Amino acid sequence: MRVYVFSLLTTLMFATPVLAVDARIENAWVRPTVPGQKVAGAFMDISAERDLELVTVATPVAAAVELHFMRMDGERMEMRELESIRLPAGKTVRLEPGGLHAMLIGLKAPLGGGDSVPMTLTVRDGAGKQSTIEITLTVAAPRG
Ligand SMILES: [Cu+2]
Repeated sequence: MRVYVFSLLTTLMFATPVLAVDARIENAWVRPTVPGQKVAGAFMDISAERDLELVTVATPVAAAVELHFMRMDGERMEMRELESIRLPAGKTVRLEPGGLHAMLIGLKAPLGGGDSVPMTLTVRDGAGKQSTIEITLTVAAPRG
């Protein structure tokens, strides 16, 4: 048991550098939902140190996650699904209400304020090599 705990800790310590993929995630949050609501937007700031592309997002709390882009076209809200989101080196890409976001689809339970949502981001570099980033989002109402 002791050996197991030690090896788990070692794994965690080596796994911690999200820096392995040269991307930092900040301000990660998900909107709270009301009972019966099956979708929710997830938002965060992603800063990549080298050119990466966000290709997949997954969370155990939803059946699927899609990458979406939203904008207002006059009075009409337009939302479309993206295959990936480019993360240019040295820039902060904001996933925020009214713009880019990750859409949780098929929520298994309502998300209440203060809940934590684990999420796995898969990024790909220019050579096609993929890495994953594990993050935790807080369920919170939009700020401001
Ligand atoms: Cu959406």
